[in-house]
Amino acid sequence: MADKETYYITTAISYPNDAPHIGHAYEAVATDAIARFRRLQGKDVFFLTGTDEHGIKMLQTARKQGIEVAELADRNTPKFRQMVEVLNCSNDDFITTREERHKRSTQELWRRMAAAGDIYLDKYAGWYSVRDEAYYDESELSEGPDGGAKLSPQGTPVEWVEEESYFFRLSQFQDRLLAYYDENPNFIGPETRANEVKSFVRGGLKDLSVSRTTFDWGVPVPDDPKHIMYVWVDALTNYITGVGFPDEESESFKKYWPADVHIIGKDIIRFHAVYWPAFLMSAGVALPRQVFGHGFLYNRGEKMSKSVGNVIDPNALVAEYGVDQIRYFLLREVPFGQDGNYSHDGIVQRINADLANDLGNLAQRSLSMIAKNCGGTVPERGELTDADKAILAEADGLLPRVEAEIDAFAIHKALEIIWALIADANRYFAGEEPWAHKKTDPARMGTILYVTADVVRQAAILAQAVMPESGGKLLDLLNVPENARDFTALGEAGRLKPGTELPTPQAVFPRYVEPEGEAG
Ligand code: ME8
Repeated sequence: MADKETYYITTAISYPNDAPHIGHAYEAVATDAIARFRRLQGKDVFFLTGTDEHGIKMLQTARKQGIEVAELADRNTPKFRQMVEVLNCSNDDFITTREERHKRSTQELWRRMAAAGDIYLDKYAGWYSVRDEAYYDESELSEGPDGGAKLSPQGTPVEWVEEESYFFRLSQFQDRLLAYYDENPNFIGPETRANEVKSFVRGGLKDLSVSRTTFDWGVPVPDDPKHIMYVWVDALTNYITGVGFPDEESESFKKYWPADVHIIGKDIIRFHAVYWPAFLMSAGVALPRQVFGHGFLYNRGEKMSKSVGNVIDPNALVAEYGVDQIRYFLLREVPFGQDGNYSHDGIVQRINADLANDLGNLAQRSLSMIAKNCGGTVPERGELTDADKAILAEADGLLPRVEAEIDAFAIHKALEIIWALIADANRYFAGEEPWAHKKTDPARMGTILYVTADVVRQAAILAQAVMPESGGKLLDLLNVPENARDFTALGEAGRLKPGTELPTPQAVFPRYVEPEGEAG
């Protein structure tokens, strides 16, 4: 048998300077849905996520809390691991940048960039706050009291500092990057982001300061360990560490690198579409095929912030609404690539309309009629009418349309297509009135129920990528064997077999009912 086609997909690695928020959950869920979709297509998928434990953001938070930075990472990284579990993500690994394998990998990438002549030692100069361990731009500073030292945005005194720093010759990569974007028009998505990146690169690139000597939290520069690598050199490298770099002969590296796509938020597109390819070009490592920048999630239009008190804990959302409900809401409601909002009312609307009414009722009504009137087994399929043929043909023909949307990272559109089938199936069911044939023509009733149940089967198979648990439950209710749940079972190939015994039907999507006293 031919080897399976491979597919390597990653999320960004999150800063564990706090507990995860809904933006992190959104990225994890979207990436997981794509990973699961590719597996259902029969691909050999590797899905990597993790945490970015180094960097100034971590140092500053630890300092504010009066704890060691390692302790901060130890406290929060497990919360990210738990989040992906609670969200039912199918990641194959979870990387943290403090791991030994990652240090080896990052140092090797550095050595190669240095060997290529793209790293040199120079001086970095700027306004530095010793207390924040950070440099600030002149424009961020305010005058200090009584003509004293200027102050950082944190209110800490800054001084003009010159320190030794290694630089990466990013300026030398402008033409190569522009040529790469031209040759690979799908490298950056969505298109708005691609345009942003291209105009940034066309504007000229400055060399990048890639080391610091003012702290020791991070990966030391090989052969000059008083220098700590800039956090983005280390962070981006996680994507190759995760599949075995620097062992390029390892089976996993050969199989999965270059990555098919890095899924990230729009705020970090530049790091992924400019710095990362430049580092890889310098080191002679193949470039990822695509980088996709999703939008930001806002709470009813407001940016999440601790001071506003609207930071939402993904665990609490899952506990309140259910995991598949949240996954579905996030991926259906927000066009992937654009910003979006979430709100209690929006979530409840999707749960009650799309899940409970549309898909849930279709399954529940057809399956309970089968239980009552067909002896609890899949009914015989009699001669098909035009209406039967039409709805089956729609279901049978869905896959290429859904695939095209997923290929374009339009997850919301893929769901729209599946839900259009469900709406048509509801119309079919209501129009054919199986109950009206119960006494006069039970065979016709059986055929309508058969057709409806097979459409539910196909909708469930397709929906599994977004709702793995509920899709699986629907397929259990149809007694679909484990080996007939991927996309090869769509259409005629996996049709329900008349006579198959079915378990007692159960509601898979309960309506959301407002808790007592909170309705309104
Ligand atoms: O940027 N809505 O980490 P991070 C949607 N460590 N996505 C959001 C979001 C929101 N409100 N807020 C953040 C970092 N994100 C680096 C990445 S990768 C080599 C290093 C997204 O914890 C954000 O865009 O700040 C990013 O993709 C991810 O969450 C982690 O953000």
